Formats: sequence, C-alpha cells, structure tokens
Amino acid sequence: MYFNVFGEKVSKGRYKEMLNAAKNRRELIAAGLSRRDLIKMGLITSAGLLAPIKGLSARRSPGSNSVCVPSFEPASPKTRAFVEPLQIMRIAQPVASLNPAPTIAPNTKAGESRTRDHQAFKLFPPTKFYQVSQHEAQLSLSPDLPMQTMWAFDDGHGPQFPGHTYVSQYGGANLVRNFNHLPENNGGFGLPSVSTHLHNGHTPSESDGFPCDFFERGHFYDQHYPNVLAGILSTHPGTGDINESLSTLFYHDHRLNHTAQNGYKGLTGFYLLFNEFDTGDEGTGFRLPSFPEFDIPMMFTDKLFDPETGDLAFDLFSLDGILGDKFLVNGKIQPFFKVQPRRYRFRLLDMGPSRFYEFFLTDPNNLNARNPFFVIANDGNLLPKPVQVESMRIGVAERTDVIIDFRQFAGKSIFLENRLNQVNGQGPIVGTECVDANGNPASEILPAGQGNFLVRFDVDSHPVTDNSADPRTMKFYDLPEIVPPRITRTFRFDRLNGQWSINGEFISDHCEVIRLAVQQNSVENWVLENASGDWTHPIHIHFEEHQILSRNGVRPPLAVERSRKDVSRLQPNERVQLFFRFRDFHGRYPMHCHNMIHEDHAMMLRWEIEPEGDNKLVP
Ligand SMILES: [Cu+2]
Repeated sequence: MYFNVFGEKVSKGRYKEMLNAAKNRRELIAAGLSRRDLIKMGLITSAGLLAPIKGLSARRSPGSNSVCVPSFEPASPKTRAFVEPLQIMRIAQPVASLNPAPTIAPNTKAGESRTRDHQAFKLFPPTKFYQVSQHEAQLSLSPDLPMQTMWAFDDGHGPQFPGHTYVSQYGGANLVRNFNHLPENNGGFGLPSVSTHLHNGHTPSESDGFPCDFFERGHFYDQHYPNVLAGILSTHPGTGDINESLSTLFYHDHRLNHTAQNGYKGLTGFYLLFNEFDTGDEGTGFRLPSFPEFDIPMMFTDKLFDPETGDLAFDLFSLDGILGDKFLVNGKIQPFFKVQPRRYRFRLLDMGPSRFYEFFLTDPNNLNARNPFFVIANDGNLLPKPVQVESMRIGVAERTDVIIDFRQFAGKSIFLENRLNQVNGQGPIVGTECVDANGNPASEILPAGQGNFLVRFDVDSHPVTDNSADPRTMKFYDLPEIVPPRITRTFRFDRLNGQWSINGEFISDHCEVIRLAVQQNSVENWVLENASGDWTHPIHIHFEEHQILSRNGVRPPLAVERSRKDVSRLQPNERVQLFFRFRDFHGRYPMHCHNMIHEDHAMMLRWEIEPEGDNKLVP
C-alpha cells in the first residue's frame, strides 16, 4: 500500500509520480539553486507558481490556492513513537576569555566578518564569553532512521540539535563568538553561509543577526548581547522598564533566502533570561517551577524524510510552505518524558518551518476529558497573570510558556497533542470550508486522539513536594503603558508572482533598500493587513516587542494575547493593529513573515531606527 504525507492511501501510479517529483526537486535543491535561479530558469512562472512541468510540482493541482488541498509529497518511512526519552539540551558553558580579545571595531584582520562597530560595548561590557561554532554532525533523530547529516551548533562540548541553551541573567552582558565551520558540500540542501539571529533580543543592530549580515566559511562574527530591559537608555534611564522583561528567547540561522534550509538542517537553539522575579528557583520571586529540573524548553519541528533512503529531505519547491509528517520535540521524533506528579513549566517553541500548532493535553483512556492548563507567557514574555485554557495555538516562531500540574494525572500517561488541522503550507484550515476524504466538513480542530501526538508524559505515582506557587495566585508584570503614536503605518501582506510581498515589494537582493525610518525613542502603530485570502502569516518584527491593540477592530484580542509579543499571526482577511515603542539602539532591522518559506521567498523588508524618522504611511 502507498501513502502520501497525510497518511492517505494513494495508487501505485500516483505514488511513483509523487516520488519522482520529489526526487527531481531534491536534485535541483542539491545543486544549490536559489529562488532567483529558479526564476531565471523559468521554473517559477510570472503567475507566481511553480511551472506546471510534470515531475516538479509540490502541489496536487498546480493552480490550487486553497487551505483545503493537501500538499503533494510521499510519506516518510515508518518510525515508532515514544521509544526515546525527551532530549534536554546542554546549558552552554562560557569560556574564561577569547583570543584574540573582542574589539569594538570589527577585527577583520583576524577573520571577523562584522561590518559595523559595537554600539553599546562600553556601556554594557560583556561579563560572559562564549566561543561557539557551526559544524556538520551525524545525529540520530529516531532509532528507526539512519544517522542524519545535520548542521549543529557546538559550544566546545560537542554539536547538538537543537543547539546548547544559553542561560543568562539580566544585568550581565554576553559576548558570543561564532565560527562558521560548515562544509562546502551541503549534502543535499543548506547554504554554508550564516547569520545567527537572537529572536526577541533587545539587541543592537550589528549583533542582531540581520539577514544580510551573513558570513562565510572560515570566518567568525562577535555578537554582543547586553541583556538589558527596553528603556534603559531612554524612557527608564539606568534600569529599563521591568514590564519589558523577556524570558524565553531562541536563536536560529537567518541567512537571507536560505533561512528555512539552514534552520531545518539544525541551526537553532534556546536562550533563556532570568531576573530577580523570574529566578529559576521555585522558592523565590514569582516561585515558578525551578530550572532546569521542572522548567523544560521544548522545540517543535516537523520534518520530511526520503521514503527510500530515510534521509532528511527539504523541498525548495514548496513555495507555500513545508509540512512534515514526522513530529520532533527537541530533535527526536515523538519522545516520552518521565515526570513527577507536580507542576512543571514548559517553554513551547514552534520552530516551523511552516506548521501551526494548537496544543491540547489528551488522556488516551478518557478522550472526552477536558484537561486545562495555564498559559503564563506569550512569545516567552510573562502575561500580567496566568490564564487557564484547554488549548493554546501558536504559529512559527511564537512561543508559549505553560504550567501543567501532573498531580491530577499521577500514575497515568498523558499526551501533548496538536489538534490543529493543517494540510498544506498555507496555514490551518479555517472554519468549515473544507471537506475531508469522505466528503464531510473538515473541522479546524481535530477530535481528541486524532491529531498529532507530540510527547507522551509518563507521570510517576509517588507524591512529591512542590514548592512552586499555584498559578491561580500568581501575578507577573503589568503591560507597558500605551501612549499615542507619532505615526501609524500600514503594511499589506500579499502574493506577488508566486512569491510573497509586503506593500507590493520583495526584500531587495542585498537588503540595501531601506523601506522606512523609525525615529529613535518614538512610538508608532503598525497596521498589518492580510491581502492573501485564506493564508495565515506569522509576522515577526525584530528588536522591540509589540502589543496587539486590535484584531479587525476587536479590542482587546484574546486573553492570552493581552501580552507583549514579537510574532503576531495575521489570520485570513485580518487587519491587526500593533503598538510599538522603538528605543535605545539604532540601525537596521527586518520585518518578515516567519513561515520560513515565505520569508525566503521575499516576504521581508528592512527598516531602520535613526535620529530622525520618516513619515511614510505605506512604506
Ligand atoms: Cu507567510
């Protein structure tokens, strides 16, 4: 019997056609072609679609533009679920010093590829130094698949996917020296040219990991992370605004046009920030479950594997986005995790490349049971107070920190299940407009037990002490004050010639076009408009967090979105209004869709923070 990537039975002829198409596409990808090459070769048409050449399209019907039509990919080989424990990434170890010592100006003589001086090095001198490198590594993602050729970060103690976790404290700056030791031969996909972005960091531009600050093999780049609160050099001099505290950050490769490939190949990891309230110790501060024992980062990625070789497969031709049929958590396919019957904090990160998740807790022996949990953070930023929910939806690059109390499940096995129905890269099914294989309306949320089981929690039966606070009694930070904007700008996200545009334009070839200039230390509102029909775009703006003022005029939005965010899902036909205050540092930053395929197909723009802002209403 033959199956497609959604587990649907297909005929032998259909399967062969899919297999050949996938092979042909992979050969072109291995040849290192970019989207610009594909356009030149006429493989992407002016109508914006992959040329309907037999044997190439990743769409079942090349003209289709609907969230209802499954993508055209053969199923990955079979793998067993819950045979490996959840991997916990190593905490990155700093080094005593770097040689040569870091310099404010780029040390190009020694091989550094930075192009601008550190702007805040003297103000926030680094207290911790890390020397990391990016390597090819042979890693296992499942005992039922061959070893995989991944690209992984190494902090000097061995390469990992996901990479080592940085654990930092507010008040102490980090300097990370990052060497590119990737191989010339990509082994199928990936470009050995990198720019590491610290997602959600309040980071000076030259250390942000801007998509065009990429550097090549044999070179390094020093990134200075001040670990300071927004407002420290402006609205809240000397301290920063405590209500801007960040907690769950992550890093990933952000190379222009190649972010999806390089991230999919493994160049990702967590970066956690603690302070005097979110201490990592359940006996102090907010009394959140202690790190690292009961505070667990989890990175979700979905991947495709070649049905014949079992090798990790990337599909450059899925311009809609890539959906995998294998669900990895912290780099392993469907792991189990032994927990104690007490409260845990989980930091859930959707690392894409294109999938949205809606997380539920499922008791396999009682599918009708409702199993609430607490959302305590959106995009890793603590909410004013915990919100009890039965499910939580996130898109690519969004995070949510949750507290699950396993006391109620003592002695049982419980699943973390994704019940969001999504069949192609465009986004989740919306409402009731699609039908399933039997002609019945397809639901947006799948029934309990029919979604994707991600992790199995095996809960011990012996009672234990739990010194963490009850989330019902917790209170965190207030939301930063909302004040009138200097300017309100509008951005339309749309298709254009088969790719993805913002206000009718793509990111320029070398990111040289500055689309707008924000006045340093000013307030702006940005209106994001979805002009692309049923698509959902998770829109990320670097550097400053925003608050969602309204969705389609409805304010405030969902309780879990009364928060600070750095990615906002722009859902079908939506108009979302955001509040920003751009402070402290200056320089270049991007805004882009974080469906990594969309950003690589140009749904990105460059903006700047400058002493004098411009007044472009539709940049
Ligand atoms: Cu998008």
